[in-house]
Amino acid sequence: MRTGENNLNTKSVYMCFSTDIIHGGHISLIKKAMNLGDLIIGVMTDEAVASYKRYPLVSYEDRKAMFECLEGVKEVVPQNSLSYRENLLKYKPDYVVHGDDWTEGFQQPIRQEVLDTVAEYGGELVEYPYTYGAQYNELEKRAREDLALPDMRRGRLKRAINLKGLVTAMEAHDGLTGLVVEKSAVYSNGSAHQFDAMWLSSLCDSTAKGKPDIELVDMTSRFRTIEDLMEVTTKPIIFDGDTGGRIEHFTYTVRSLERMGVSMVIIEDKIGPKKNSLFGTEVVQTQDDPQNFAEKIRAGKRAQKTRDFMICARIESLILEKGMEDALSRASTYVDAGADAIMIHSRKSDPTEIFEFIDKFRASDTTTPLVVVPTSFNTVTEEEFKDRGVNVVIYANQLMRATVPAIQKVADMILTNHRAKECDDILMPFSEIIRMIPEE
Ligand code: SPV
Ligand code: MG
Repeated sequence: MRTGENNLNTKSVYMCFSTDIIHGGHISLIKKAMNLGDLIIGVMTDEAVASYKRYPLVSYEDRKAMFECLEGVKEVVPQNSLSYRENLLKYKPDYVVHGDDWTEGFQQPIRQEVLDTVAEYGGELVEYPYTYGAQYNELEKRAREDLALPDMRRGRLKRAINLKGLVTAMEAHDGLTGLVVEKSAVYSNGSAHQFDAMWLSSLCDSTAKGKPDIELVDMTSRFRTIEDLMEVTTKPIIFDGDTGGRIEHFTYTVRSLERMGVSMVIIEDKIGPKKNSLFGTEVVQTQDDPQNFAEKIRAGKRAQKTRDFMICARIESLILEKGMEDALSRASTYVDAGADAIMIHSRKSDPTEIFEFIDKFRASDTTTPLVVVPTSFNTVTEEEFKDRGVNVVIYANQLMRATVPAIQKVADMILTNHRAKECDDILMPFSEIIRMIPEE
């Protein structure tokens, strides 16, 4: 640790911030950094912040302006990722200043990379004690509460699509799965990966209630699940609206979803007793007339009150083996009717037909967001989908499918052994589970 250096103004200093709010802890570090030389502040871009923490409350431009206002700051520059390396090699600061709170936890590899990078060109990492953890956590808690509010949450899906190009959504069907989707993060090589949104699947919402996926679970019950998710999470919600029901009912559904803070509803162009798409042509399923379905989209868009809510039209032509031309012509009819996004579905494990649709659709429409649900064609990576022009990848049922074999195994073990001891090793202690549950 270094303290008290003054008059070293020929030296340069680098710090990086992701924060939306400047508090006393930041100011004290900034002052110490300024004592070491000319201070360049890196402000993490929105994408970088969203990737490891949460969606920023204040945009990159506003956060940049906030630091530019601080007297004595020489320059404010973007930092494009959690990693400092790019900026350190660009600016070669004599000192990098950070609180000593990153010697443990997920930031450890970032710190190590800083040490390795400054060593390459003869710089130095200077760490000062950081004692504002509790205050920061309190501010962070408040920020998350704000992000959970309907008006703050609703538009975030559209913004994330614009920001990242491709967003991912993971299925959640109750508060607990919502918490898993909210909190799961994988850190590797100085970057972080999280799900951007939640998918409220009709299949999993029904399955969780032991019911078939045939629009039997009514909207009141589906809305109850939304409320459960809303209460404990902050990420945007994509709602599986099945067929959307009758046009007269769909308009009410749109308003209710908007009011709750849902970001997007996906409705599929089927009618009658809807069956899950994964059954394909093994069961009787009827596709809606494209003009009727277009009218449903128009009615939904007319009913919509807010600017940010999205209605996505899901095309079942490939599932029902109606051909590529039918799928493409429906896509353009639905976009013309006002659909904010198109979902194309397939139950083939070979992604060829999905790729063909994407390529042909993108040849004439470069802007409407495209959504895929790669349950069957699950070999394709998010990166490849993004390169091909997909904007939303939904993991529609994997958490539910992980749960069933796990609980079945435990049930069988207890029945076999007439006691619970044998299964204890594969069970998570409740003390760990309750750590996930938010408390006031
Ligand atoms: C769902 O998750 O309910 C869906 C996606 O609609 S699929 O099951 O693939 O049809
Ligand atoms: Mg469904």
